[in-house]
Amino acid sequence: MMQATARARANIALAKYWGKSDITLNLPAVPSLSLTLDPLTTTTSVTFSPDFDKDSLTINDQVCDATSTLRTTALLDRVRKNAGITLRARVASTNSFPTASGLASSASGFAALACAASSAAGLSLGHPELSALARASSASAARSIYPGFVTLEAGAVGEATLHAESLFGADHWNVCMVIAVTSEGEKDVGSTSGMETSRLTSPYYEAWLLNAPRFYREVREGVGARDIERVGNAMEQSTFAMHACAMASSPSISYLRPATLLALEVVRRLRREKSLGVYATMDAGPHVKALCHVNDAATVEEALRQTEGVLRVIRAIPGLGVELLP
Ligand code: 2P0
Repeated sequence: MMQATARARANIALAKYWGKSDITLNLPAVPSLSLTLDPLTTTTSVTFSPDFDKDSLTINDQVCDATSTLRTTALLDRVRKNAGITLRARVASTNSFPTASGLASSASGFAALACAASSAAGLSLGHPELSALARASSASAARSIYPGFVTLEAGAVGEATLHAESLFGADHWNVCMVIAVTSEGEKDVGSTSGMETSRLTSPYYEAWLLNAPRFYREVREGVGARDIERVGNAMEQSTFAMHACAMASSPSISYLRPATLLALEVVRRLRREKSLGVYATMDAGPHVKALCHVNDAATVEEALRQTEGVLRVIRAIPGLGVELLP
């Protein structure tokens, strides 16, 4: 039986990836640094069989149409080529959190898929190869292969083997990401098309390329020193620069909603009035993710839960890298 199941966790970037240097190979134009998170998991089973006449995909038991299966088939094709097989596959994926709404489901999804598909095909890949395989489908997925604090450098054109690297394990630093979920639906503009529209039309894209490496270095040094203020300030600047770049695109891309702005204000108020070391980030979706020390998480969680438009709050902590399940 050519079957395997893998679990991967979502990651949230503290220094953001936005924009590609090579679209064909899916290489990021800027370096990024992320935190892999529990309990935001995707569990994916892959079965190759001569009984299947095409690849099929279900996400949370819903059958996906041919268009939404294309990216999965592209990853399976790379695995099939590498393993020397032509069998079609059945892929069943389950997320423990909202899909395609800016909670990094493509990161955990393609990381789990890369691991499960290569194992089901009989390949025995190391973490760098798994990360490069996942990265070719979704650059953020390269980071979910590893636990804790993870870096992904910018790719030079043609650098097909680019992969993420582990910076520090999950136990390096007792921080939390308190996630204020503001919508359960799918986002209007996916990050792949959003970052491409930014590259082609935003007058701030060049400024983003110029400054993102500086935000990355600052976050990296701050994480090494476990300095929440240093990481938080650089993370917020990376976040707002990315969103400003997207907003200035034509047509404008705005992932922020009224509840996003209210939650941001709550984070600022906790800093100002309670002197808490809490800092906000947002991705290609309306949710606010608040980074803080574990000791402050309960206060942050309560304040965000009471914010108008916040549907629920998830407390996430540094998590494990990808794992094959028995
Ligand atoms: C990040 N995002 O660094 C940034 C911040 C969204 C905002 O990585 O085109 O889904 O598949 O490589 O990986 C989301 O981008 O994009 C992302 P593709 P991906 O987390």
